[in-house]
Amino acid sequence: MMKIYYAPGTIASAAIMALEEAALPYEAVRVDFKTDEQRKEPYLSLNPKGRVPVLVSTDGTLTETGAILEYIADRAPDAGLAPKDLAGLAKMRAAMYYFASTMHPNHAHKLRGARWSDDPDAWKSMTAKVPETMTASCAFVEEHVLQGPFILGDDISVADCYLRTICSWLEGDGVDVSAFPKLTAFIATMTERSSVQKALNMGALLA
Ligand SMILES: N[C@@H](CCC(=O)N[C@@H](CS)C(=O)NCC(=O)O)C(=O)O
Repeated sequence: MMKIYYAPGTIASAAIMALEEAALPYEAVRVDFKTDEQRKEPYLSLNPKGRVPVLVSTDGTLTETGAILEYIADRAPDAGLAPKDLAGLAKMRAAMYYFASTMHPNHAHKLRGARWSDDPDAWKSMTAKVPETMTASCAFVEEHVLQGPFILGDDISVADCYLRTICSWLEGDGVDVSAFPKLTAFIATMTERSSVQKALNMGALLA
Protein backbone atom coordinates (compact mmCIF):
# COMPACT_ATOMS: atom_id res chain seq x y z
CA MET A 1 0.00 0.00 0.00
CA MET A 2 1.21 3.52 -0.74
CA LYS A 3 2.32 5.72 2.16
CA ILE A 4 1.82 9.46 2.18
CA TYR A 5 3.82 11.49 4.71
CA TYR A 6 2.04 14.67 5.81
CA ALA A 7 1.81 17.31 8.49
CA PRO A 8 -1.42 19.16 9.35
CA GLY A 9 -2.06 22.38 7.44
CA THR A 10 0.60 21.73 4.82
CA ILE A 11 0.56 21.24 1.07
CA ALA A 12 0.63 17.48 1.73
CA SER A 13 -3.16 17.59 2.16
CA ALA A 14 -3.40 18.07 -1.63
CA ALA A 15 -1.91 14.59 -2.10
CA ILE A 16 -4.35 13.13 0.42
CA MET A 17 -7.29 14.68 -1.44
CA ALA A 18 -5.94 13.32 -4.73
CA LEU A 19 -5.52 9.81 -3.28
CA GLU A 20 -9.13 10.01 -2.09
CA GLU A 21 -10.35 11.27 -5.47
CA ALA A 22 -8.42 8.43 -7.12
CA ALA A 23 -9.88 5.90 -4.64
CA LEU A 24 -6.41 4.40 -4.18
CA PRO A 25 -5.61 2.63 -0.90
CA TYR A 26 -2.98 4.46 1.17
CA GLU A 27 -1.63 4.89 4.65
CA ALA A 28 -1.21 8.43 5.94
CA VAL A 29 1.87 8.91 8.12
CA ARG A 30 1.91 12.05 10.23
CA VAL A 31 5.19 13.94 10.59
CA ASP A 32 5.51 16.02 13.77
CA PHE A 33 6.59 19.55 12.84
CA LYS A 34 6.38 20.60 16.52
CA THR A 35 9.46 18.49 17.27
CA ASP A 36 11.04 19.28 13.87
CA GLU A 37 10.82 15.60 12.94
CA GLN A 38 11.13 16.62 9.26
CA ARG A 39 14.66 17.96 9.88
CA LYS A 40 16.02 14.90 11.68
CA GLU A 41 16.82 11.29 10.95
CA PRO A 42 15.22 8.97 10.02
CA TYR A 43 12.95 11.37 8.08
CA LEU A 44 15.88 13.09 6.34
CA SER A 45 16.94 9.79 4.82
CA LEU A 46 13.47 9.52 3.33
CA ASN A 47 13.44 13.11 2.08
CA PRO A 48 16.77 14.98 2.30
CA LYS A 49 14.84 18.21 1.60
CA GLY A 50 13.18 17.94 5.01
CA ARG A 51 9.73 18.68 3.66
CA VAL A 52 6.33 17.06 3.19
CA PRO A 53 4.72 15.52 1.21
CA VAL A 54 6.55 12.29 0.45
CA LEU A 55 4.81 9.45 -1.36
CA VAL A 56 6.27 5.96 -1.03
CA SER A 57 5.00 3.37 -3.50
CA THR A 58 6.19 0.28 -5.33
CA ASP A 59 7.78 2.73 -7.77
CA GLY A 60 9.96 4.23 -5.01
CA THR A 61 10.03 7.46 -3.04
CA LEU A 62 8.60 10.56 -4.65
CA THR A 63 8.71 14.19 -3.49
CA GLU A 64 7.31 17.46 -4.90
CA THR A 65 3.57 17.98 -4.76
CA GLY A 66 3.04 18.42 -8.49
CA ALA A 67 4.97 15.23 -9.32
CA ILE A 68 3.11 13.29 -6.62
CA LEU A 69 -0.26 14.56 -7.86
CA GLU A 70 0.47 13.58 -11.47
CA TYR A 71 1.72 10.18 -10.32
CA ILE A 72 -1.55 9.62 -8.43
CA ALA A 73 -3.57 10.69 -11.49
CA ASP A 74 -1.56 8.26 -13.65
CA ARG A 75 -1.98 5.39 -11.18
CA ALA A 76 -5.78 5.74 -11.41
CA PRO A 77 -6.50 6.64 -15.05
CA ASP A 78 -10.19 5.76 -14.73
CA ALA A 79 -10.67 8.44 -12.08
CA GLY A 80 -10.06 11.07 -14.80
CA LEU A 81 -7.88 13.33 -12.63
CA ALA A 82 -5.72 14.55 -15.51
CA PRO A 83 -6.75 15.51 -19.04
CA LYS A 84 -5.95 13.09 -21.84
CA ASP A 85 -5.34 15.82 -24.44
CA LEU A 86 -1.98 17.58 -24.63
CA ALA A 87 -3.40 21.09 -24.39
CA GLY A 88 -5.42 20.28 -21.27
CA LEU A 89 -2.50 18.47 -19.68
CA ALA A 90 -0.21 21.43 -20.36
CA LYS A 91 -2.75 23.78 -18.77
CA MET A 92 -3.01 21.60 -15.67
CA ARG A 93 0.78 21.55 -15.39
CA ALA A 94 1.04 25.30 -15.91
CA ALA A 95 -1.33 25.84 -12.97
CA MET A 96 0.67 23.45 -10.77
CA TYR A 97 4.02 24.98 -11.73
CA TYR A 98 2.62 28.38 -10.81
CA PHE A 99 1.45 27.08 -7.43
CA ALA A 100 4.81 25.44 -6.74
CA SER A 101 7.07 28.23 -7.94
CA THR A 102 5.14 31.35 -6.98
CA MET A 103 2.02 31.03 -4.84
CA HIS A 104 3.33 28.50 -2.30
CA PRO A 105 6.64 30.41 -1.86
CA ASN A 106 4.64 33.63 -1.42
CA HIS A 107 2.83 31.95 1.47
CA ALA A 108 6.06 30.52 2.90
CA HIS A 109 7.41 34.05 3.36
CA LYS A 110 5.01 34.43 6.31
CA LEU A 111 6.71 31.94 8.65
CA ARG A 112 9.74 30.62 6.84
CA GLY A 113 11.79 33.78 6.30
CA ALA A 114 14.84 32.01 7.76
CA ARG A 115 15.10 30.13 4.47
CA TRP A 116 16.08 33.34 2.71
CA SER A 117 17.69 35.57 5.34
CA ASP A 118 19.43 35.42 8.71
CA ASP A 119 18.17 38.90 9.60
CA PRO A 120 15.09 38.96 11.90
CA ASP A 121 14.14 42.38 10.53
CA ALA A 122 14.08 40.89 7.03
CA TRP A 123 11.81 38.08 8.30
CA LYS A 124 9.38 40.72 9.58
CA SER A 125 9.39 42.54 6.29
CA MET A 126 8.84 39.27 4.38
CA THR A 127 5.89 38.45 6.65
CA ALA A 128 4.44 41.93 6.12
CA LYS A 129 4.48 41.49 2.35
CA VAL A 130 2.43 38.25 2.35
CA PRO A 131 -1.10 39.76 2.23
CA GLU A 132 -0.05 41.75 -0.86
CA THR A 133 1.67 38.91 -2.73
CA MET A 134 -1.00 36.33 -1.91
CA THR A 135 -3.75 38.75 -2.92
CA ALA A 136 -1.93 39.35 -6.22
CA SER A 137 -1.65 35.58 -6.73
CA CYS A 138 -5.37 35.17 -6.04
CA ALA A 139 -6.16 37.88 -8.59
CA PHE A 140 -4.03 36.03 -11.15
CA VAL A 141 -5.73 32.69 -10.39
CA GLU A 142 -9.18 34.32 -10.53
CA GLU A 143 -8.54 35.95 -13.90
CA HIS A 144 -6.21 33.54 -15.68
CA VAL A 145 -6.15 30.09 -14.06
CA LEU A 146 -9.59 29.18 -12.76
CA GLN A 147 -12.01 28.66 -15.62
CA GLY A 148 -14.75 27.56 -13.22
CA PRO A 149 -16.05 25.63 -11.52
CA PHE A 150 -12.68 23.83 -11.67
CA ILE A 151 -9.31 25.01 -13.00
CA LEU A 152 -9.88 23.27 -16.33
CA GLY A 153 -13.56 24.13 -16.52
CA ASP A 154 -16.13 21.40 -15.95
CA ASP A 155 -13.66 18.60 -15.20
CA ILE A 156 -11.84 18.21 -11.93
CA SER A 157 -8.09 17.50 -12.03
CA VAL A 158 -5.36 17.01 -9.46
CA ALA A 159 -4.48 20.72 -9.85
CA ASP A 160 -7.77 21.45 -8.05
CA CYS A 161 -6.56 19.50 -5.02
CA TYR A 162 -3.40 21.64 -5.07
CA LEU A 163 -5.40 24.86 -5.23
CA ARG A 164 -7.86 23.77 -2.53
CA THR A 165 -5.01 23.33 -0.07
CA ILE A 166 -3.54 26.74 -0.94
CA CYS A 167 -7.01 28.25 -0.40
CA SER A 168 -6.95 26.98 3.20
CA TRP A 169 -4.06 29.38 3.88
CA LEU A 170 -5.64 32.52 2.43
CA GLU A 171 -7.48 33.87 5.45
CA GLY A 172 -4.41 33.45 7.66
CA ASP A 173 -2.35 35.16 4.96
CA GLY A 174 -4.54 38.26 5.17
CA VAL A 175 -6.37 37.81 1.85
CA ASP A 176 -9.97 39.05 1.53
CA VAL A 177 -11.24 35.97 -0.31
CA SER A 178 -14.71 37.51 -0.82
CA ALA A 179 -13.10 39.86 -3.37
CA PHE A 180 -12.65 36.79 -5.63
CA PRO A 181 -16.05 35.29 -6.57
CA LYS A 182 -14.73 32.44 -8.73
CA LEU A 183 -12.26 31.40 -6.05
CA THR A 184 -14.97 31.63 -3.37
CA ALA A 185 -17.25 29.38 -5.43
CA PHE A 186 -14.35 26.98 -6.09
CA ILE A 187 -13.67 26.61 -2.35
CA ALA A 188 -17.37 25.83 -1.72
CA THR A 189 -17.55 23.33 -4.60
CA MET A 190 -14.41 21.52 -3.49
CA THR A 191 -15.38 21.50 0.18
CA GLU A 192 -18.54 19.52 -0.65
CA ARG A 193 -16.44 16.67 -2.06
CA SER A 194 -15.79 13.64 0.10
CA SER A 195 -12.04 13.87 -0.64
CA VAL A 196 -11.87 17.30 0.96
CA GLN A 197 -14.11 16.23 3.85
CA LYS A 198 -11.76 13.33 4.51
CA ALA A 199 -8.70 15.62 4.53
CA LEU A 200 -10.53 17.96 6.92
CA ASN A 201 -11.71 15.17 9.23
CA MET A 202 -8.26 13.64 9.59
CA GLY A 203 -6.79 17.08 10.35
CA ALA A 204 -4.56 17.18 7.26
CA LEU A 205 -6.42 20.13 5.78
CA LEU A 206 -7.24 22.94 8.21
CA ALA A 207 -10.62 24.65 7.86
N1 LIG B 1 8.18 22.22 -3.46
C1 LIG B 1 7.72 21.37 -2.38
C2 LIG B 1 7.53 22.23 -1.12
C3 LIG B 1 7.13 21.40 0.05
C4 LIG B 1 7.11 22.25 1.32
O1 LIG B 1 7.71 23.33 1.39
N2 LIG B 1 6.42 21.74 2.34
C5 LIG B 1 6.39 22.44 3.61
C6 LIG B 1 4.98 22.39 4.21
S1 LIG B 1 3.79 23.29 3.26
C7 LIG B 1 7.33 21.78 4.60
O2 LIG B 1 7.46 20.57 4.58
N3 LIG B 1 7.98 22.58 5.46
C8 LIG B 1 8.81 22.05 6.49
C9 LIG B 1 9.92 22.96 6.86
O3 LIG B 1 10.11 24.01 6.22
O4 LIG B 1 10.64 22.63 7.81
C10 LIG B 1 6.43 20.68 -2.77
O5 LIG B 1 5.63 21.29 -3.47
O6 LIG B 1 6.23 19.52 -2.38
